[in-house]
Amino acid sequence: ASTQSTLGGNSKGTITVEDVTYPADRWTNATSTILSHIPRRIYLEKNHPLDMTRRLIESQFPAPTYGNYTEKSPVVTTAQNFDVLGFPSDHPGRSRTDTYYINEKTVLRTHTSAHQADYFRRMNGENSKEDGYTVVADVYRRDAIDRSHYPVFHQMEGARLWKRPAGMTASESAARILEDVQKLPTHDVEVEDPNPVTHPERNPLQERYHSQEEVNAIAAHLKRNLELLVIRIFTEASKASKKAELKQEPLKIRWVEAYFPFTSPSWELEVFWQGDWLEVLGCGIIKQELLNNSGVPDRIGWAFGIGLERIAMLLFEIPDIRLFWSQDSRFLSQFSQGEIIRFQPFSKHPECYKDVAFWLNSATASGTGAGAAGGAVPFHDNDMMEVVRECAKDMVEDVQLTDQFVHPKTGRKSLCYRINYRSLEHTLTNKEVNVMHEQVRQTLVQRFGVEIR
Ligand code: FA5
Ligand code: MG
Repeated sequence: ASTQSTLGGNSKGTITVEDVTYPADRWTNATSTILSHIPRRIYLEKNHPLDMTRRLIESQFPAPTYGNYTEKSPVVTTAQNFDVLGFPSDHPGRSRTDTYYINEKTVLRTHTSAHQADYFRRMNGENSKEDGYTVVADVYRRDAIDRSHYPVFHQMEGARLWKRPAGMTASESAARILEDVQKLPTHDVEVEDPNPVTHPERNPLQERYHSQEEVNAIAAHLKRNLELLVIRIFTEASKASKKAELKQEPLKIRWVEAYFPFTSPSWELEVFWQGDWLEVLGCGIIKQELLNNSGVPDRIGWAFGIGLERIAMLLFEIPDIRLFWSQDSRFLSQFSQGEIIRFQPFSKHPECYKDVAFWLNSATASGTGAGAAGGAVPFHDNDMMEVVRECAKDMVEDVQLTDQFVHPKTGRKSLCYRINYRSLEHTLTNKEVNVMHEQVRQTLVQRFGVEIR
């Protein structure tokens, strides 16, 4: 992938993603560093931990009910990623600070839900015998830098629909879905909050289309499937721990209310991990308008979206999300048998902290800055993250804003970030770190007109 005019927005030029060239515009902000991840497709690399995680989850959603798919191109329209799913026009997810734009109408998908409507439409096809699907893909988000965040990660989306032909009553429909719930295996893991209260302001029953009975049946099917999924993952992780003679905490899970523009009601499933609740997936009852607009008005159902790295980190005890991209044989060879095992960290190389402090100019501080599309975007935390990703690639472990203040007399705003440089693969020399850090400083000056302090 090569790019011209990827940075800061440029009304001239083009941007090329895997041999397809798009016109660039003032929205364009996908960098060549980001685009370079697209051809890797690590979720398909045999015995890569993400590939094993993908296959483990897929095995919980088998044929003939479910088809298991992948979507190779991350380039989607803003309609697919947002509009069709009912994202309001002012939703923060649409912002150029959070999303990688190819151009105004084209983005790198921020979630696998971008494909929901297409899959629903496909399920309506004459040859389709499937009532559900899973789809795995790489997704892209501008975000913080730390050991659990990377601007490229992977999601699996799943959905299950039931036909509700005209003339079938709501209680007949609910009864039929409950039959499917009864066919599912049961489990005896205690769920801390199996039915959290959902608030009608955010998560109303879709009364025009659904009865409470139907929603209860669909929710029971959804929750049982996802609880069984997490229990399966946990069982595999326990076996790996036992083999490595490590102890594992007993599994604790809970449901919490969530909000998504395309489901109602919506929930998230959390797992207690290393002393804290970790969100592993979001899900809900699919908005009927979405199904109606996708050629399947006579069906109802559920959908979920799960983060593969989160699951893989649990399964393999992988401590840093950058490792998934490592081509180091000390990483990859540990998984070459295709078994779920505990990752043995290879020696941790020393860290190197460096601070960068700077004054914003009046434009970037007030919101008519260089990074602006449409002219009114102040310097954003994610702009800092992007600069560091470009200059230091995978040799940065985390970046934190450590100080900010406004000068009482001049009114100028100062920011200070602490960058932790650490390679997973070798000990960084002072010289290497200095070169990267100098590049960060210069890029900030060139792109955002800051004054280094
Ligand atoms: C979504 O992306 C929704 N599309 C999920 C969904 C699908 C809801 C279908 C309803 C129906 P969210 O942004 O919460 O939601 O991400 C879903 C999951 O992706 C999270 O639970 C988490 O496991 C994973 N995830 C999200 N952000 C990150 C990140 N920065 N790094 C790693 N994993 C992440
Ligand atoms: Mg979430």
